[in-house]
Amino acid sequence: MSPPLDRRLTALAEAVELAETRLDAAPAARARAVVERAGRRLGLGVEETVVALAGPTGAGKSSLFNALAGDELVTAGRRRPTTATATAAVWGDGAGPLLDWLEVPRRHRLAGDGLSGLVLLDLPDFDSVEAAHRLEVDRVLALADLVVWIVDPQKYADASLHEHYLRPLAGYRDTMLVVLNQADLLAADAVAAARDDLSRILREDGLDGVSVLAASATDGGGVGALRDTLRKRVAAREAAVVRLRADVEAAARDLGTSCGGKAKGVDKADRTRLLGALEEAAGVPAVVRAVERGHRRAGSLATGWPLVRWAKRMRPDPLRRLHLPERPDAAQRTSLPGATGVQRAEVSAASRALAARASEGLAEPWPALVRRAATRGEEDLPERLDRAVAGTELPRGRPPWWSVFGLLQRALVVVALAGALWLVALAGLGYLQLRDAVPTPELEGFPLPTVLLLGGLLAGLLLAVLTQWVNGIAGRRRGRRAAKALRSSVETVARDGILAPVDDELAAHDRLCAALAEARG
Ligand SMILES: Nc1nc2c(ncn2[C@@H]2O[C@H](COP(=O)(O)OP(=O)(O)OP(=O)(O)O)[C@@H](O)[C@H]2O)c(=O)[nH]1
Ligand SMILES: [Mg+2]
Repeated sequence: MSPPLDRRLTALAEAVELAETRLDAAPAARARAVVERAGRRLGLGVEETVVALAGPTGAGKSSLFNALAGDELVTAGRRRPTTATATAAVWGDGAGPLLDWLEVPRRHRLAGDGLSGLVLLDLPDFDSVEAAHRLEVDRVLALADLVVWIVDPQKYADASLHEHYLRPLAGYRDTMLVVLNQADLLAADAVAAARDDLSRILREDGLDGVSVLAASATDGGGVGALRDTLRKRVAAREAAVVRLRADVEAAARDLGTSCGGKAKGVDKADRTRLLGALEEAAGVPAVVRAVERGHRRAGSLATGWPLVRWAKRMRPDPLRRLHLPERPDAAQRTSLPGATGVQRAEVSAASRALAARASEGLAEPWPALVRRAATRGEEDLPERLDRAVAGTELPRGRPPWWSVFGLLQRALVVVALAGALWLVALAGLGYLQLRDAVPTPELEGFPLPTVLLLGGLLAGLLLAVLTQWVNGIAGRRRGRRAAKALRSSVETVARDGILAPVDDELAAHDRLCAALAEARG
């Protein structure tokens, strides 16, 4: 079962919302007009049925209008054209707001007599020498629930009728009738032949199954059958809904020419390539190196050989040199060199490749729309990446063992210094020829002061080599942790700036096409 009209309208409204910023403006505008018109028409209720009599000049629209009304309400005549503005005949009471909406000021009220709810409109000629007539016809045809096309034996095959009006209305077969008027001018078999011929042309117009009635406003033949047909349609109270449904279907078809494909979605390899490109552009490798070096530097300042520490202290802290904040702070800018042209180009190429593959299988213009979504934030990327790096929690801090080993290094310096002073003292005693007056203690056959001096120096050096090795390993581990943290920050930038917009665009495609499918029924 096809969805009810209100569901279709909601779906079409959603599709229009999505289409307006994405697809061709003209069909989107037409669809919006359909949604608005349907809202107005349904708001006026379906108790009344608006039936318009339309057709070429002199076919007998006004004459049939009078015949149906049973009264000379409008002028029918030999002068061409006769009718210049629409006139309404309303069976029963009501329909005031409806006629206001239709902007038909000329109204006649008739007793219900079974046609209660019928609002019949006599229109000017659509093929008029007066341009205003055609405009008025087109305006009312867009609003009427049911159109009765009145033609005559001479002009029923006119190109202007079929090419400009009937063929474009191929989806509207349930919203129209055709009356071959002036049947009294032909013999019975000629009427039948003309009707068959007219039916054939209608089939060629794509209007298979539209009923063709023969009638004569002059002798009243066929008018009763036309009245019966109208009575049934009016009683069913469906014409408005049927017409709006045809409008919705046509608008949805119009908008849906780019539907039908299924997107592949973001490819994992493309995502990896993009993240890699963004990491390079963000300077992640430089930050990771700075984290490693920074740890090694701080480690040797804390635990290295004190005699050469001053040299290390001369070299600046690599993290501070990059202006990486002590605590994560996305508001701060770093002094990272910024992406090179090559790096930016690679980010751009990776985004485009990702968009292209993600939208593979979609009809135009969707691949272009997805690409636009992927590259929309390109300008802001460098700044966003820099903020992401500045806002990343990098591993810092001093391991507790540093202070223990720092103390040890200091102690060893004191030991060496003690040995050195002792040796200086001994040298002084030797100068004074008192060398043998004070015995020098020995350790394993070596004089103790020498052992203290050389041992202290050597032990400090060995300790420095050992801690440097450990700090090197720990530095690399911190580098890896930093790389991981930075990667997740860069991922956030990729998601917000590229991946989510691409996904959103693909989702918009799916939602729009699903909505159009529902609107089409
Ligand atoms: N023989 C015959 N003449 C008809 C019939 N219907 C209308 N006419 C005549 O055809 C002429 C035009 O009729 P109208 O009713 O004014 O035609 P119309 O379609 O309203 O014309 P416009 O308002 O100018 O578009 C009039 O002279 C009518 O008398 C019919 O069934 N048979
Ligand atoms: Mg007329």
